Amino acid sequence: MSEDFNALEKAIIEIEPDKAETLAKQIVDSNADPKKLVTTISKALEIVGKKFQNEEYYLPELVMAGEISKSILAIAEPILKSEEQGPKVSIVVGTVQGDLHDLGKNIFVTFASSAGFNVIDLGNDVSVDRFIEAVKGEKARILGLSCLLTATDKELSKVIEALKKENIREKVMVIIGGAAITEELVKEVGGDAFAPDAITGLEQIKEWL
Ligand code: B12
Repeated sequence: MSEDFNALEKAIIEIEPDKAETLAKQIVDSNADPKKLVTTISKALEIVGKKFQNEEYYLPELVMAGEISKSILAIAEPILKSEEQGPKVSIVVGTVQGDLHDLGKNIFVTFASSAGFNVIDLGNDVSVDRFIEAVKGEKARILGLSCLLTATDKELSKVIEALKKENIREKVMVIIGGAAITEELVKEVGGDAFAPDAITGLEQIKEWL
C-alpha cells in the first residue's frame, strides 16, 4: 500500500498522467486513508513547485501536474467523502482575487461538505465584493480564504477590512489557507486562524462551534 502512495507521488512529479490515474484507482479500490492521499498529492505538488522555481520545470509541467491532481481528486471522491452528520452551519469559501489556484481549496470544500457543513464555494479569483455579498446573503459564520500567491496576499486584508466596514467582522470567523500563508501573515491581516491543511482547518472550525 505505501508503495502505491510512493509510486503515485513519483508519477505526479514525473508528469505521468496515465500511471497516476491507474495508481489512484488502485488506492481508492483498497479503501485507503484519504488523508494520506491528500498528503501525497500535496507533497508531490510541492516538489513540482520547487522544480518550477529552480527552472527545471516550466509552466506546461505546472499545468499538467495541476491537471493530474484534479483527476486524481475526482477519482478519489468516494473515499474523500464521508456521510458524517454535521452542523448545518454555512461556510463561504473562495480563492482570493487574482489567484487561480483551487486544488487545495477544493479539497477543503470536499471535506467540509462531507462533514455536513453547508459550503458555499465561490471558486477562484473571487473579488472582495463577492465574498462580502455571500457572507451576508448566507449569514455565514465562517469565511475560508485560500491564497497561494504572495502577489495576491494583500487581498486578504482587503476582505477583512470590508467585513469591518459592513459591521459583520465579529459575526464571522475567518480561516485562511494556501501556500502563501503563514501563522504570522494571518495575524498581520487580522484573520482568526491559519489552516496548514484542509483537515486541520476543519478541526479548527469544529472547535469554534
Ligand atoms: C498546481 C500549481 C499551479 C496550477 C494551479 C492549478 C489549480 N487548478 O489549482 C497552475 C498551473 C494554474 C498554476 C499557475 C501559477 N502558479 Co502555481 N503552483 C502550483 C503548485 C505546484 C501546487 C499548488 C497546489 O495545488 N498544491 C496542492 C494543494 C493540495 O495544496 P494547497 O493549495 O497548499 O492546499 C492545502 C492547504 O494549503 C490548505 N488550504 C488551501 N486553501 C485553503 C483554504 C481554506 C479555507 C482551508 C481551511 C485550507 C486551505 O488545504 C489544502 C489541502 O490540505 C504550487 C507549488 C506549491 N508549493 O504550492 C505552485 C505555486 C503556488 N505557483 C506559483 C506561481 C508563481 C504560479 C504562476 C504565477 C506561474 C506563472 N508564471 O504563470 C501562475 C499564477 C496563476 C494565477 N493567477 O493564479 C508559485 C507561487 C509563488 C509565490 N510565493 O507567489 C508556487 C508556490 C510555485 C513556486 N514554488 O514557485 N500553478
